[in-house]
Amino acid sequence: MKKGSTITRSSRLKDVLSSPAGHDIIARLLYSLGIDEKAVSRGPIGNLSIGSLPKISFGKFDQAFLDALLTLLNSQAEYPEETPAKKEKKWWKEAVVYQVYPRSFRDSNGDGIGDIPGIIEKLDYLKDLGVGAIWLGPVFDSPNDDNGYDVRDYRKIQQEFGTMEDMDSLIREVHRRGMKLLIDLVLNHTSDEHAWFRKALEDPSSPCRDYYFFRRGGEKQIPNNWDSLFSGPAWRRFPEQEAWALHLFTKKQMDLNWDNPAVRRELAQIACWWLDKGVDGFRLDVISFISKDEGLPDGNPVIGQLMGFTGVEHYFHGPHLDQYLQQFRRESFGKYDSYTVGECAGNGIMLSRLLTGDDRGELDTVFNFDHCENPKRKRFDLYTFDLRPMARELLRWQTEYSPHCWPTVFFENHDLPRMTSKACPDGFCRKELAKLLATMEFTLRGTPYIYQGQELGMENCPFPSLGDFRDVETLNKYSELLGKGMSPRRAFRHILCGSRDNARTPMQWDDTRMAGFTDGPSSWIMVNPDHRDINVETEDGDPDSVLSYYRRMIRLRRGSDALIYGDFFVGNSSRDVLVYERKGEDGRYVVELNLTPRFQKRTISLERLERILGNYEKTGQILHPFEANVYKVR
Ligand code: TEU
Ligand code: CA
Repeated sequence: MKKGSTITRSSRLKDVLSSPAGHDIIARLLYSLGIDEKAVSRGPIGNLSIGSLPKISFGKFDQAFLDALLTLLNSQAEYPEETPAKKEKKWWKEAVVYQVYPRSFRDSNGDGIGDIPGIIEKLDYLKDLGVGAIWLGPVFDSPNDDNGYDVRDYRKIQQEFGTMEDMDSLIREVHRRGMKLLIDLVLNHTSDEHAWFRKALEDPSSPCRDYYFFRRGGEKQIPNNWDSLFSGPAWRRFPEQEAWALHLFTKKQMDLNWDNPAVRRELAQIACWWLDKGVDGFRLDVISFISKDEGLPDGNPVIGQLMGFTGVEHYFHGPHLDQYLQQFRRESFGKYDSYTVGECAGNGIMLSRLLTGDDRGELDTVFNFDHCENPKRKRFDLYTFDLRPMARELLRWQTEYSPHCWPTVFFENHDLPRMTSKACPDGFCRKELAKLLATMEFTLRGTPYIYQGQELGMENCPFPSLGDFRDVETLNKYSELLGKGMSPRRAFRHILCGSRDNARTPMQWDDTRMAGFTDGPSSWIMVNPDHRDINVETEDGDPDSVLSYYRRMIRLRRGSDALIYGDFFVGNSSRDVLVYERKGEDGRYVVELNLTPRFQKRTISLERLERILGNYEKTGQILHPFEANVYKVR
């Protein structure tokens, strides 16, 4: 198929794979049907027409779905240029990034809430770990409906976290230690308490009204069928005005209208204001959602079911996303020596190529989450996570993402339960698993991200009751499940495994009652009882601890051109054992990973290989559960 030509019902599946949106969408569809993408690009399925999808899916995908799919496929006509890659060396390709969740890192004044002075107290710990940059969760003034992801004032610090002077000294102290600071900008939406939204409500004729998506309509006239990602409809009603406003997240997180040039200007000014203060870049919250299809049309129900939320096809990579990002970069961070990572769920390899190519002038890197759950599974499902499909997905990003692009490598963040608990719920291989993940994290090509506590092998928290949860998404989910007729006991099990609060319990500094997080009597969310064994102080003195392994792994990566910039090759692997190689100025490294909690046969010969790191004391003929080894080729 020729570039830019229209996709129709008679187009063949394998042709669609050559268009960026088509590639990512078809790949995702096949994933949900359990069909390997190669069966389409190379095998006979590729010759089937799009029009045959209803038939091969046994009606799962109907005619309306086909229409929606064709519209979507044809909406994203842009192709990446095929110019030579720049392959520049950059600080952000070399740095290990550490994500700090401010509320739960360290409380300096005993009120039970983590704060900026608390973070400053712990900078030497991060430096010592080998961290190159810190991603700081949002610390802006906020009514805290979604722990700071609902911003009331972008130029003010949340009182509980400290003052602007504290923030200035954080920037200074980070820089003094040779590290960089990235802040978390939430620009898809503001709090309903932001001055713009308040003005928009008070005076519907003010220019601020068009900063948001207001639609007129009575109680029964909801503007469309989109779901909020945090349960319920994506529209909030303002009865006194006979109007509705759009919120993809909580009722207090109002979506900004990026189609309004004034909004884009204001947001670029906010970014510049922080860059001028000295921050080194941004993590851009749900940035891929900023452009919505014109007219906000209804979402297709089948796509909705597939993706978990109705309406996503109208904003996950909207019509003006690339253009808005180019403008945003030009007018803000593009003028600085900065680094920007965008949260871009749902954008697969090809669409991310558009977002991050070094010839595109948009973002530096993105977070994609396709590897974070197993095929056909969602976060709140009860299941034991299998590392094998995750590894396959990560490998695709290693081998198919363009040389123009730089991946990110991560397993955890503040929205995801702990990987240790997901993949090893009974905990018997916790340390081995945590070390295996570290081995992958620092030997794959891309910027590695550690989420606080991951370096200790922290686990999910056994929250005893509903009252112990804090996260708005979790609480909404619980009501949603009860509303669907699920028993309270069962609904509780679902939130226990999927809740974001699992990652948000306090950082575990020592084995004392409050884990060294606070000197006060209590904390805003419970401390995980496993802190008696899993904590910085205990692990610090133990050469066999997860923390010690992280330090060694990071040291190895930091000194190695091969592990950072080197070429990547897949080695002789089996279904259960993954082997890959990195090659650069300092030689060749071979990484060997048993992705299963079972014993497995080795797939390579160790002749000419010198083992330099591993998560078992020795390696034998047979690989132990989750065994990981790094070898240097002699
Ligand atoms: O997350 C956006 C987001 O899409 C996730 O919360 C997602 O719903 C979940 O991870 C699905 O697995 C960002 C922030 O990271 C999150 O903390 C905020 O709550 C959200 O945006 C709204 O700002
Ligand atoms: Ca505090």
